[in-house]
Amino acid sequence: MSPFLRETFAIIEARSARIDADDPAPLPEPVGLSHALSLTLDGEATSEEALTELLAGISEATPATGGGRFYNQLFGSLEPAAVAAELLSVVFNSSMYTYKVAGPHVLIEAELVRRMCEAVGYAPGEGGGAMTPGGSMANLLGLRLGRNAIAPESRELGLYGRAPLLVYCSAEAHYSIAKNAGLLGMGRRYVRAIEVDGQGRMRPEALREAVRADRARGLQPAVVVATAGTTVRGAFDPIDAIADVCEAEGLWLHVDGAYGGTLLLHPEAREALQGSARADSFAWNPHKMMGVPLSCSFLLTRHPEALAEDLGTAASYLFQLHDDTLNPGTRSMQCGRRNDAFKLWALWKHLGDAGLAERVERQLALTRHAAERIRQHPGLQLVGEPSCANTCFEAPGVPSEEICRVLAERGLAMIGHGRVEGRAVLRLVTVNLDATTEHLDRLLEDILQVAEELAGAGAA
Ligand code: ABU
Repeated sequence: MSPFLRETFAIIEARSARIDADDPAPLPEPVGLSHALSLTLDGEATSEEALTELLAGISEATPATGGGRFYNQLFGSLEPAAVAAELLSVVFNSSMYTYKVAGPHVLIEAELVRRMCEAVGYAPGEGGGAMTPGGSMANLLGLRLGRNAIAPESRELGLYGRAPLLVYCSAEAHYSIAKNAGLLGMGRRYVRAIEVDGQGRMRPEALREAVRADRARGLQPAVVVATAGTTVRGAFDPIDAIADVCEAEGLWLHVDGAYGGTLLLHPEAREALQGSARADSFAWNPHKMMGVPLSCSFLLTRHPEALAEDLGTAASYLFQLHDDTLNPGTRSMQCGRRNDAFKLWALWKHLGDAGLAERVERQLALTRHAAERIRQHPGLQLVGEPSCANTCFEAPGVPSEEICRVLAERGLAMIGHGRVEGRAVLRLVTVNLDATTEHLDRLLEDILQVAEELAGAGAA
């Protein structure tokens, strides 16, 4: 083994040991860090020994996204089986456009697509899909397929001289929906943010009214995005009722299940996605709740032929052997593409369906525990009910942003804040399975302590 690789494994071990030790790890100040870690590319060569030292230093300064102190993102902690396969993927250095260069990995990716379409509820043989570099891109592709379905000429001619195509999503949908409408030339202005109920779920009757009002104005409703697991509240839009509106109005239904799609693997929790089989397209990021390294994202669709029709392009320099079913590059937004499938396949193979369901159950159990403790603490207040693995709460009178900042600066915890009904709340995400109920109890104590200090210092 090359000394580089041997040293790299030593760095990985040291990093894991440090995170397991659970010591507070203050977020390094950005000012001066470039100098301290010698990040400048000054043109000089660096010896192998000096470089591995630099790598070790950078590893130490890199925030932990697992361990008992990380609650900041919709992802957190890694499954060893997935990491093992990911390391191998790097070494294989496949590009996923053809069977000729990726061999069995093309079959692995196809098997994941098949299995995930089954979980969404598509009939056997009905669904298909493509991997994308993240959920925003999966949403982009879903919106694009919807745009093409309503305006088939747009692939070749663009959207010149036609009535605007409207996109509808909940007021709490991910920001990629508006960004993608802009990227697709549909226009951010033509994205309608539909009112939500008290739990952050899109109100289907408000959707129906908005669609009808737009039609009456001579505009062309096109795509509805239902979110399965919103970013801040973890809310699930009622897919079945939204699908009724889409069917009645002839609209494409895209489900953004980037976060909550994983609940499909849990026999009871999947109820939150009732109606998912009616989605024309469905985005799902296993890198969020499934513990596989970033990124691992899929766009699944009930109309797989639409993917090839839209993205297929003759390239005789690339697609030289086998038919298109074995060359995923013929239905991908990318050309060269890293292998994001192997890590998920290895995890699924290792844990099986029951093991994956049990992972989700543990995440939901952590969420229930946190919510119960917050209910019990007089100094904390839940904001709405927890949903998916998100619990929103506050320390009344103390700015949530300040609490998050102090916790990160002291290295006590990484937790983020979001806005619910106009006010900033702490958003606790409990997908990180390194975290235990004891870690959560300590986190809440730390939050109370910091809130008390801030209140005493007049930050409230
Ligand atoms: N793509 C999801 C947004 C980031 C997060 O809150 O984890």
